[in-house]
Amino acid sequence: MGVRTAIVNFATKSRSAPGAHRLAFAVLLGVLAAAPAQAAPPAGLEVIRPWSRPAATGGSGAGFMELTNRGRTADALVAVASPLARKVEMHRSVMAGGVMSMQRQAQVAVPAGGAVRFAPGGHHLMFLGLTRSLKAGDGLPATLTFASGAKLNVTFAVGTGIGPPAPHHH
Ligand SMILES: [Cu+2]
Repeated sequence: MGVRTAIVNFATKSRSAPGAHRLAFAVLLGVLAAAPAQAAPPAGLEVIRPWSRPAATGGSGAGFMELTNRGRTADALVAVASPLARKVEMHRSVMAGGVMSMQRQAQVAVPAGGAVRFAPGGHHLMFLGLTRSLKAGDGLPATLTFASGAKLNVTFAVGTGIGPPAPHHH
């Protein structure tokens, strides 16, 4: 009996490592799920150099930026809306088998104390069904909504198309 118990104990122990992993993951998910209740204001979330490209009415516009999170809580961009587009999606360009394609992202994580870059060839916002054309010098307004409930209003500066517009000097 004593030996049998020892074997059972050993078997339980040997399985405990992945089990602990699973538990830690569950705890992490619990923390993420609990975040909305306590983090209403955009605690440390900031958009740096939002820019866009010229586009035609009815066409698709793009949105690029750097999203930083100076807070201590991980967050995620979960929705984007614009008064100038029928719909805004989060995309990621991926190279597979020599072909570049875009994948829609349900959310984009912004780690605590970290940043995520939206740039050509990677993450980007896609403004579908533009209600007006975008020319260099225009602004494309959008509201970013985060998993925490935080919202940020951003204006994407429309440049000539190659890269972000030159910063203004005052
Ligand atoms: Cu896209």
